[in-house]
Amino acid sequence: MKNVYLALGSNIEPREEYIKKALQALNAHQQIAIIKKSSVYKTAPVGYTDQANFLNMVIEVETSLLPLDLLEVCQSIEKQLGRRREIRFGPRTIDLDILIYNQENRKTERLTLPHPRMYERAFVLIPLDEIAPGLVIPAENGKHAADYIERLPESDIKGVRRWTEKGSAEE
Ligand code: PH2
Ligand code: MG
Ligand code: MG
Repeated sequence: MKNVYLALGSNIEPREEYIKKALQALNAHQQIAIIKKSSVYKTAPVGYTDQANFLNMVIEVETSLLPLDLLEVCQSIEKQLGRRREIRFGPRTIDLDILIYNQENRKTERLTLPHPRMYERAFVLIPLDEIAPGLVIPAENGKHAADYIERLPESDIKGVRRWTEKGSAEE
């Protein structure tokens, strides 16, 4: 069994429903077991900022799937949940990214591990630190999520807030 961290994100309504359905689909897969879930966070859009806020979370799973097979499962769940590939970094019903796969460190055309942009993304690092504070990220000079969070601008950190169903009424 391999130990894997996945990031989930949605910024098209019903966001919470898409997150829940993605979790159900992952859990329903015979070769995937969800071990731990972070809280859900409401996060300001990063990269392409002219879009709605996201809900984001990180989960830990165990799987016997190889990285590219896991990637295919993630992409097929995205498809099943209505994901259309249009604007890069743009709005999506569900985004399922492999952050970390065991201790693998590789760069291929289809998949880079750990996820190449995770070090600068508060919406990934904050939920990852919540569920795996002791995890060393298997990159060159690998550090804990908290070490990368420390280097982020305050405004990025403020853009990531714990979300509750009650809190969603604000929006
Ligand atoms: N995903 C992106 C681009 N920007 N911003 C937030 N807050 N959350 C995301 O999941 C996200 C994003 C591309 O995958
Ligand atoms: Mg992504
Ligand atoms: Mg993605």
